[in-house]
Amino acid sequence: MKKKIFSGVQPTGNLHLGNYLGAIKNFVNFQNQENTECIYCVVDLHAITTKQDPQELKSNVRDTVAAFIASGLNQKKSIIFNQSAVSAHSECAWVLGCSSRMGWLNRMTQFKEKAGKDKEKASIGLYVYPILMAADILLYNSTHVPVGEDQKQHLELTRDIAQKFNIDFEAKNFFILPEPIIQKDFSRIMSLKDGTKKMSKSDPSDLSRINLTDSNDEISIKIKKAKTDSHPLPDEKNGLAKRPEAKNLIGIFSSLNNQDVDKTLNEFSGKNFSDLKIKLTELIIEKISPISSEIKKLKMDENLIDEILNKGALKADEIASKKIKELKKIVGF
Ligand code: AQP
Repeated sequence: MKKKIFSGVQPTGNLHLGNYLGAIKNFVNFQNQENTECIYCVVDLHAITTKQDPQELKSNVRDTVAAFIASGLNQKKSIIFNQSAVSAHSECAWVLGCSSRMGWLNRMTQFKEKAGKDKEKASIGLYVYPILMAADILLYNSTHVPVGEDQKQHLELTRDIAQKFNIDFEAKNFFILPEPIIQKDFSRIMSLKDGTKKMSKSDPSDLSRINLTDSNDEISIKIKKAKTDSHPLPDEKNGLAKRPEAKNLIGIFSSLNNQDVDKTLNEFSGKNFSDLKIKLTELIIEKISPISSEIKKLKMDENLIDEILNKGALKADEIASKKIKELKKIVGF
């Protein structure tokens, strides 16, 4: 059976090394696999669940596409589009919302984390975010969804919603239950300032992340300032267990070099962080600077980006509007 891959990225700012190693690098691998159809969506409807400046949002959508293409995605092999351009996403989300249960949403940890202490003031959009995500995935009959570890709970909810709809409307197999694809290693790249926090676009400190558009000097400064501890690097994985910063830097090195953590530890065991930092800076610059210069080039050509988005939206709409037509019939509209 053909694998149908769907995944999304929010246009909420500069993409970083965590987005690249945890998601986009894999998107490219799937795109190049046989018997696999890939749909990659810039999820701008999701982005407005927290306040966005309209002009910035528009330019963040283009920047996200530029980062996709610069990282190796190809519009001839994958469908690349922005969510708001295909109205079926919002329509489907409404119907799925009526099959979903409050109790299910109340368990979602991402809402709790993002809403913080004052959840009464969080947007309804942030609360129902996982239902829109379910619509995104289910509309395209996706079989597999590559996501970071943080999205696993939302994927499980997607399966619950799909199953409930299929049962309630006696529409066996109408929605396909998707499988998450979560990388075994490096599924979470952590902040350079705090190894217990995820590297994130919304972290107020730019020193916490390597942006895909950082210059070589910025990369070098950020790695130099990255938090470490006072022990030499261990010779085996267990030695990283209670050392989140060491684990993160070793993980980033291994992931960028496509190698096992054990191999990296072989190279650095007994050495100080300064040795690792020198090599890590060189490696990040080697891997990221070609992406970064390509992003800069692409960002100059807004027409090209808009054309990619328009063509992608047409292809996505063709699939999604067919599904929504069938959905309406099943519901009785
Ligand atoms: N630190 C990370 N390590 C590994 N994977 C990550 N992803 C995000 N951060 C890391 C994965 O990247 C994909 C796109 O994420 P997103 O932009 O849609 O949303 P996010 O997970 O909320 O990312 P951020 O950077 O933390 O954004 P903000 O700050 O706006 O909330 C997803 O597959 C995600 O798992």
